[in-house]
Amino acid sequence: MKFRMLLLAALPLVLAVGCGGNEVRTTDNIARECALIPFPRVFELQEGGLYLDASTFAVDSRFDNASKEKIREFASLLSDCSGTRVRIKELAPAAGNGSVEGASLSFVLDDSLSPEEYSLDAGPQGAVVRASDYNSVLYSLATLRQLLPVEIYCCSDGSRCTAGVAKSSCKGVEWTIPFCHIEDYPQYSYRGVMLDCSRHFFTVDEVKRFLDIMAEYKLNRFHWHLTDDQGWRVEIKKYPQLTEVGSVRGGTMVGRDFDSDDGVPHGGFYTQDELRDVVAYAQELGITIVPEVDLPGHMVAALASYPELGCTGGPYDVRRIWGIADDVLCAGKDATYRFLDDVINEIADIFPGELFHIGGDECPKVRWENCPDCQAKIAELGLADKDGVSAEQYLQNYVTDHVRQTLAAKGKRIIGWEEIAEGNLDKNAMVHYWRGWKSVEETLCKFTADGYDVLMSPTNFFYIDYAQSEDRSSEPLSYNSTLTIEKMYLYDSTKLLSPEQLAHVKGVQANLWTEYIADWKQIEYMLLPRMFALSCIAWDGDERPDFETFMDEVRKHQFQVLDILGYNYRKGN
Ligand code: TNX
Repeated sequence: MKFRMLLLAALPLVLAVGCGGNEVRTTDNIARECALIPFPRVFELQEGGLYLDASTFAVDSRFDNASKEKIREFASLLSDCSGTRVRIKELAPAAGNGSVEGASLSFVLDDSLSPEEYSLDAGPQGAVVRASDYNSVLYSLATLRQLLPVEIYCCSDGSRCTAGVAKSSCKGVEWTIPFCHIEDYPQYSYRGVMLDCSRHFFTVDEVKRFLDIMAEYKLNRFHWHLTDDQGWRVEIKKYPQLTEVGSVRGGTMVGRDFDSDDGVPHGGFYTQDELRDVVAYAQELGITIVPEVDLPGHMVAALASYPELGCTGGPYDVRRIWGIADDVLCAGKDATYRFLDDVINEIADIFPGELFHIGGDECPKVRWENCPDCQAKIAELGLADKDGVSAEQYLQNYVTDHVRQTLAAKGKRIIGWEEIAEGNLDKNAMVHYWRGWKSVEETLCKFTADGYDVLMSPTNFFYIDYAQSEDRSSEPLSYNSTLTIEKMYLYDSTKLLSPEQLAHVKGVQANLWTEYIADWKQIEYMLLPRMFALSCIAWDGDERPDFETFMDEVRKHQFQVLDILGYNYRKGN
């Protein structure tokens, strides 16, 4: 077992070690328990601890500027919290274990570690962090924050603190980390959350707050659902109507009543400058954004803007009710392909990540079956019903492959909801597994056996638009299913996969659809604390400890962090 948490026998008390004129104080009076989420892969906790305030940090001069800047920020955070001076010295790495004399904390660039991997050794002679890249520096700092007293979050940035938590609460705090040995690296390279900003629009500042909390718990992908039937949320220069018309719906169904309409317009969109700003913000947090344009279904907002792109020509209204619309993009008209290329090219230029999500889910074929243009296209391509797959599904494959090529020309790789794998699909495409109610053998096992890389978001483990309690009447209105944090933590969807198939599973992601969430505080509530379970699954894989241990760690420390940072979360069992 790689996960170990040891409390070693008491080490002799070391009161003060003077090194090169710079004092490194150590203490044995730290009774503080440490609760790290996600769990480090190896964590040995030892008696005694190390003061980090009023000290010097040594930084390996070979780190890139962005990494150095983050270490500098951490030092000034500590200075600020402690009211002492934490200095930074940039040096070539010291021989041996990298510990620099006179420094309480030394950061060493270590190429032998994997991407995102870091280690931490803290003992009487000081602490050494070894890190391989920018994200591993970020993760070592996140771990250090969790090892420090929770007040480190109060002082981090006054603007993020809740009213009740003032900087004065830092008085008398001992800025120590325990002596420990940590080796840490993620199970999955893709550790994500999806936020649906179409069904309800959320501001740039709200999205950034979402990214902040993800990053603190070592999540590194933000899947941004930007378009859907109920609202188009991204500025496209070549198609201004998309935001002029498609970003506003005239009303919204009330509760779960599909026959109702509140008559209150709901809208909003992101300009391209705003999107670039969020991209840069995420990048600094070590998060890559995966933008989604859901196609060819879930396109009513676009059809309302450009009715000529539909099979019937409309008119269409930006959709006011949830569920699946029969109206989809017409796959028989050249204008549709031009539209898709233009839209995708503009968006691809904004998001530097390799993956581009093309949706592909829930695309009813009733319009295509009755559309002369679609049927002509089917004839032209020589498509026919075959192997239990309809000609119209093969037409969707054709649309998928068209956008795949457009994106490939930009150096991008497509990912799409698992329906894109029905029929033909290029082997380089990534499949986003989500239909948890279907037979795993016929879906996940098949995708991976066929050689597709897969992202895991099964409804039964990762749909955080579901209520957090079996007693849904005690919870805010939500999608009418339940996903408790315990159920999520017990995720085991890959248990039937062979090692070869497992190697195709690139990551896990929770999805936050927002049909029933109009209010930002409810977004936080749906995310938290379930995001901690996601973070452990993503980082620790099958090596995570049992649920009770996990929940203890969450309650002991993470709830305090959330309180201090002012996040809304579910406190009950
Ligand atoms: C299914 S998940 C959808 C979404 C809904 C969600 C509600 C997926 C690919 N499609 O359009 O918002 O269910 O849980």
